Amino acid sequence: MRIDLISLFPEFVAQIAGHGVVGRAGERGLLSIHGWNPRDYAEGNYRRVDDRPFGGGPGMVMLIDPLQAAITAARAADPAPARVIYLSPQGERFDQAKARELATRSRVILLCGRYEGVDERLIQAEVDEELSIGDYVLSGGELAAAVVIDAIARLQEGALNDADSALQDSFGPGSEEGPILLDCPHYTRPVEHPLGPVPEVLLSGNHAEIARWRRMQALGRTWLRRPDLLDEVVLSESDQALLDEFWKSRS
Ligand code: 9D3
Repeated sequence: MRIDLISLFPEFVAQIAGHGVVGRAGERGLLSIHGWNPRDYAEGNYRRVDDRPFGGGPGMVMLIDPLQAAITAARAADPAPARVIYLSPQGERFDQAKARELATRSRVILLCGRYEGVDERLIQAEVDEELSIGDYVLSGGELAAAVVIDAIARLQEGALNDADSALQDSFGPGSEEGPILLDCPHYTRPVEHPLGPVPEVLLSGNHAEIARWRRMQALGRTWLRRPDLLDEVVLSESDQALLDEFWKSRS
């Protein structure tokens, strides 16, 4: 997969997104990230990329032409058609289902805004989709792009080692069957610690019992912390029984 990044700080995104799983995906040739700086396509001695908003008000708006030239250059760098995604607070919420969909594409162009945003005409002419990563105010689209790149990279076939299996992720690909659940609690050595013991079942060596306990914890924690994830879900008979057991074990 090829990701092109339109940003005034393309190295910043490449830095953040270039470590760990994303870095490995790059080394393995599963993903390439290419930065394009609209400032390199801006005219004049000052290489302006922004100007004051018509109608007045605070802040600046990104100019059409440098952005459009950068997008055109990115498109031309590879013959495959690219979907252009603008990271913006006005976008649809980015989630794991969206990550899965984007991960199947061979090309994506991520457009990062700064200042108050970009001229609306550029969005209408060039942007296929707007995405937000959540309801909080960032200073620009760069961190959002890094989030999207990370989520996409770990879904590339071969990007993960056994240690970070995507099948086990709370929101991972395995979650298409059955409800999306939060993870169960995890424990490692030592068995005895001043902060408390390790649940006995995990030391039993009984893999069926362990799997059952983990499923029960995952269901219970999801019910307690993220009941919204279970809103539209009809639990299987066995999951419902495990959740009942979780309740009883709590009281
Ligand atoms: C109300 C005036 N502006 C606040 C100072 C609006 C505004 C403009 C630009 C708010 C944020 C931004 C920059 N944010 C992004 O580019 C962004 C973002 C975000 O802020 N939150 C969640 N997802 C995203 S994706 C891109």
